[in-house]
Order: sequence, then structure tokens, then C-alpha cells
Amino acid sequence: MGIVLITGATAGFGQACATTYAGKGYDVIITGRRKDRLDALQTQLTQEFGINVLALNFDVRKEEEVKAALGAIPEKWRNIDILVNNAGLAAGLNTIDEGSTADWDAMIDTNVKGLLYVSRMVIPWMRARTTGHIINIGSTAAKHVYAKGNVYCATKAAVDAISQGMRIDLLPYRIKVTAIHPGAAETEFSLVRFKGDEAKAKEFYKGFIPLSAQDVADVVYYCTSLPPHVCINDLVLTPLQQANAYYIDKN
Ligand code: NDP
Ligand code: 8X3
Repeated sequence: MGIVLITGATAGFGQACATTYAGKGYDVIITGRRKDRLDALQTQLTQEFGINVLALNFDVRKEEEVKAALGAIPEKWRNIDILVNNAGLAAGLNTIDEGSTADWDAMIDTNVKGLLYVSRMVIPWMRARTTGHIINIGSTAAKHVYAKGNVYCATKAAVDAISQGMRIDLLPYRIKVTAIHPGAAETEFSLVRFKGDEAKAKEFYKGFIPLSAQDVADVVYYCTSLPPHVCINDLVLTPLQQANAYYIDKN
């Protein structure tokens, strides 16, 4: 079928994408910082689907780690057909005057710089083969800024802009670029945002049916299953009860 590289495959959308692509017969490269989870997923996907899995344990914020991990992959694994730039987070939910600069660094370094570091390694391999598809996971937060979302929204707006730039620059090489912008989805996202506060994380999803990680993975897969001449450039998906980043009907 091909090879798909998914960043942030130890949880949420990334894990669901890895399972979905493996189920369709793709060989998968899975990445993340939590090695125990990566190893467990590698074993599970190999046993369940009989596909090849390469697990790469690195932090997307660290350029040297990204270069070392991806630079060392065996030649045949470089034939990556699909790159899903998914690793990311929101850290904190504070007004701009009270936000933590460490949280800002984490979000900018992961959501923007990490995405760029990984892309910079993979794109030349796609360019050499004049084929490939890059999926960048943005957010409804890329489209509208919500209260206390300030820096997180800015990183996702950057993903939106980078996706547009990639699409222009990579057209000559027939590399597709799709930005997918999910709304509220129940994953570990809010647990991370609220620093492990489970009650606060659960509270956010009360009163509406959020997207699941699988809902998002199905849409990611769909975008990559279209004929070669068709590209979805930009796609926003939300739960039915969500109109945009700042309006959810929780009744
Ligand atoms: P999860 O917290 O469930 O998963 C996040 C994944 O990103 C984990 O696998 C984590 O792996 C990885 N990750 C985070 N930081 C790093 C890092 N520095 N280096 C490598 N991997 C990292 O969240 P989601 O699945 O919900 O989020 C995935 C993406 O979707 C993010 O970009 C998020 O911003 C975006 N998004 C989420 C929405 C939601 O409502 N859930 C809606 C819209 C967009 P590990 O910790 O093992 O490194
Ligand atoms: C995540 C969506 O609305 O929780 O990107 O910020 S939201």
C-alpha cells in the first residue's frame, strides 16, 4: 500500500491514524516521546495487521533528535507516501497577562517548530520521488481565536499559513498538502492542557458529543484516499454541536 509517518502516535488522533492506516495495509512509522506506548503500539499493529512498523522515539521540539532519528532510518523507509504532522499540544488556558512563558515555548516549539523540523527531513524524500501527501493537523483554533486561547490559537494559525506555503512551494513536485482542522475532540488533549487535572478535562466535554480520535482518523484517511489529481486543501470538522472554535452549544 505504501508508507505513512505519523508524529505523536502514542495517543489521540495519532494513535487512531496509525491503527487506521495499518488496518488498510500501510506500513507505518510511529513517533512520540513515550517509548513504552510506542513499543506497545508497534507490537499490537504488527500482530494485528501483519504490517511493518518502525517506532521512532524522539521529541519533535529538539531539532538534533529529529535529524538523528529520521536521518538514521533505513533507505526503504524513506519512501514515505504520507506524512501526518500531528504531534502537538495546548498547554494552559490563561489570559495573555497571566500565561506561562514555559507553556508558550512548549506550544510554539512543538506545534510550529516541531512540525517544520519533521517536514524539512521528509519533504526532500518526497520531492525526489515527485509524489507524497502531507497532512498538517491544525485546529478550529487556527480559524478563530477564543478567549484565553491566545498562543495556542496563534500556533495553529501558523500551521494554517505554513500549510498554504507548503502547498505553493511543493506544487512542482506534485506533493499534496492538506490542512485538517478539527474542533473539540476527546483525547488526552485537555488532560495535557490542564496539566493532569482529570475533573477539569472531563468538564470541558460535558453537554455535547465531542469528536472521537477515530472520527478524525477517518477524515485524515479519506483525504489521502482520493484520486491522484484531487487534493482537499483545507478541511474543518467539528462535532455537530460546535459551530466554530468559540461556540459550542452545550445544551
Ligand atoms: P493527545 O494529547 O491525545 O496526543 C498528542 C500526541 O502528540 C501524543 O502522541 C504526544 O506523544 C505527541 N506529542 C506532544 N508533544 C510532543 C513532542 N514534543 N514530541 C513528540 N510528540 C509529541 O492530543 P490529540 O490527539 O487531541 O492532539 C493531536 C493534535 O491535534 C495536536 O496537534 C492538537 O493540537 C490537535 N488538535 C486537537 C484537538 C482536540 O480537541 N483534541 C482539536 C484540534 C486539533 P508523547 O507525549 O508520547 O510525546
Ligand atoms: C483544539 C480545539 O477548541 O479545544 O485544537 O482548542 S479546542
